[in-house]
Amino acid sequence: MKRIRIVGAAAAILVGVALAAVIALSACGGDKASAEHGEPGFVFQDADVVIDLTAEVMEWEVYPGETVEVWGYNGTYPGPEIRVTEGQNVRVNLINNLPEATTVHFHGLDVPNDQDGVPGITQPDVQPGETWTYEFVAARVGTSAYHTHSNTAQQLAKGLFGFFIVEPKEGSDYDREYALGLHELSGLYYTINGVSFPSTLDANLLQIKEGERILVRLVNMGAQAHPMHLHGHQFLVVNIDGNTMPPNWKQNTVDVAPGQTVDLVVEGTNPGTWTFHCHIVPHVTNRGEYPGGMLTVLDYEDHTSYFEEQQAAAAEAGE
Ligand SMILES: [Cu+2]
Repeated sequence: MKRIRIVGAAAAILVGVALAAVIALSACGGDKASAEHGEPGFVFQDADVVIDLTAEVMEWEVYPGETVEVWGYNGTYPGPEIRVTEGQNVRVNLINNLPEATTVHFHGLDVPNDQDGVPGITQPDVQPGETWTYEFVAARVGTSAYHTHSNTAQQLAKGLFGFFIVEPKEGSDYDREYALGLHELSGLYYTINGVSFPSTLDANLLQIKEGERILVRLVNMGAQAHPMHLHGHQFLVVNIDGNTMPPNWKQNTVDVAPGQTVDLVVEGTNPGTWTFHCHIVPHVTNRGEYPGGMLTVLDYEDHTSYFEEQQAAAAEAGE
């Protein structure tokens, strides 16, 4: 998964580069000098972080041998992970290369109303070939998302979403961190970060060592609930929708509703290789065949399991 993280001096350089890009784009689409608040090219504050999101149609391998059309951002499904620090001024330039109008909504971030990305309610639709600029302060710490809000029933199902993570200024002390986006691609494929098992073992393998504490961020951008179950552990549910949970709230299955974000902390107390999967069993299939879909594993790096022995044997056999 691509990660965008731009801070400090590097941001100043990139802001300059991106500003030039914005000006170039607005020169194609209209007169920057006459741009109104919320229109392409309008700039109302200095940005610490500038992100260009190009919405486009692409071919995507969901699992080996299954390549389908998806709609994503910047060549990926889900779109690139956006990660900023609390208090930063964020500018997002949407470039619409889709065959129909689109917008971007910032889900869970509580942005100003005119930056909310809902066509007909807070802005006009952004037509094919057009750009639109969003600006806001990343005020809310936590796991959030961005996604299309135009023709949402079709466009979100096709893949137009991504993580938007706001980190606290003081940082965090987890040993590792993972962000897993749950989705039903076109209502057909059950994916974690855009792929189904067994591709999840390459793309979304969760690694841990004994004694470590790892953070797992979940967002559900599908249309169905996904009760995610971890074998061998009771994880801490530390945050839901960016809101801190009471301390020591433990579960081994957490039902992630459509639109919800959940942060889990897994403590490395039980070495092995443990499956982590949606417990609606049809969601652990690929076109009806089990196993598939929303299934990955939590693997202890310092422990050799049956899983690793099988992987090594397969590699030796030249598979
Ligand atoms: Cu599910």
